[in-house]
Amino acid sequence: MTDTDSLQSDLLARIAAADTPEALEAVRVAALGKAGAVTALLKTLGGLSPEERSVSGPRFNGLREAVSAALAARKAVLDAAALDAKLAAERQDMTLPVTPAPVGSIHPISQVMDELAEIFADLGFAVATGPEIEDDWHNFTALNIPEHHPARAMHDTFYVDGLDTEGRRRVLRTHTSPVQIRTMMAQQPPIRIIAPGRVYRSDSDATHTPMFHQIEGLVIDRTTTMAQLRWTLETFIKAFFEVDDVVLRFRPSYFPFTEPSVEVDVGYSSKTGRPAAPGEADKWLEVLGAGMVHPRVIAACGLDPQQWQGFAFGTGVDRLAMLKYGLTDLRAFFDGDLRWLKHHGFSAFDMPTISGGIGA
Ligand code: 2NL
Repeated sequence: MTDTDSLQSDLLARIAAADTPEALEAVRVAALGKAGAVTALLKTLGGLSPEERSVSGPRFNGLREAVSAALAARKAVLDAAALDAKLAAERQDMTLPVTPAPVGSIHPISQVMDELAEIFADLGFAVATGPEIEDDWHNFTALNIPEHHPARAMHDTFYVDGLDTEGRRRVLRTHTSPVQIRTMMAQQPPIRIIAPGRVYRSDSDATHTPMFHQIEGLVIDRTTTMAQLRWTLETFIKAFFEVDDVVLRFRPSYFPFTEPSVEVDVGYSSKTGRPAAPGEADKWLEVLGAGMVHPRVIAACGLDPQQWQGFAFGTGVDRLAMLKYGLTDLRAFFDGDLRWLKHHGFSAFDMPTISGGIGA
C-alpha cells in the first residue's frame, strides 16, 4: 500500500467516524484546508520531474476527489439527520386558536352618523355634503341671518383670512345649513336630504368643543307641512332610540331661517334612560330644532316661495351619541385615546340596518 493509499483510507475512516457537522469540518480542514495533508501533497507536484508528475499527479488528484466526495456524502447524511432531529423535536399544535389580526373600531360619532343615514335613507332622504370652509353668503346671508347678527361675530365664528374669488368672507361653517342652500341652488325640488358633518364654533368648555357634529334635514315640495315634519321626527326618534312609542313636544322658538320655528323635546323616562311613550315619560329632553323654511331662504336660493315650501330640522350628532350610548364626557370624543376608542368603538362588521336592529 502506498502512502497515498494509506492517507486516503485514514481520511475516509475519519470522515465516516465524524458524527457532527463540526467534527466533519475539522476533518475537511485537516485534509483540504490551507495546511491540510492533501493540500501539502498537491503542493509537492511543482517540485517533481515531468515523469514523476505524470505518475503522482493523477494519484494525488484522485485522492483529493475521493476525499471531497466522501466529505459531501457524509455532510448530506449529517444534514438529513439534523433535520430529522429538528422535525422530531419541534411541534406545531394546529388545534390552537389563531391570534386575530388587530382591527380598529368605528368611532361612536361615525356609528351614529351611519345609523342616521340608514334611517333617513329608508324615509327617502339622500345624504348631501359640502365644504367645511364656507363663505359668509352660504353660511349666513342666504339663511336670513342679518349682517349684524351676533352669530356672525368674530367672538363666535372662525373666520379664515382673505376673501374668496367672489369677494365673500371665508368662514369655517357654523352649521351644515349651507349644504342645503347649495342643494336648493343646484337642483329643482322635490328635495329630501340630510346634511351630516363637522361644524365649528369658537366655544370651548366641559360641554362645548370648537369642532362638533351636526345633522340637518330638509324637505322642499309643493305642499310640505309641519304635520309631515312631526311624523318624520317621531319616526326618526323611534328608529334611532329603538323604542315602539314616543311623545314629542313642539315649543315655539325662533331661528332666522325658519318660520314658524320650534324646539323639539322628547319625552324621556329616567327609569329606562330612553325616550318613552306619553304615560311613561317623566321629563322632557330637548333634542332638535326645526321649522318651516323661511320664504326668504327659499327665494335666496332662486326658488319661488309661492310654489315651494318645506320643513327643516337640525340636531347635534355628538349629543345623540351620548344619549344613545350612555357616554358622559364630550371631550373624550376627540382625545383620540385608543383605550376609550377600543371600549366605546363599534365593529366595522356591524352595519346598521333597520331590519337588523339599528343598534345591535
Ligand atoms: C338646532 C336647530 C335647525 C335648520 C336647523 C335649516 C336649513 C335651511 C333652511 C332652514 Cl337651508 N332651516 N336648518 C332649521 C331649524 C333648526 O337647527 O338646534 N340645531 C342644532
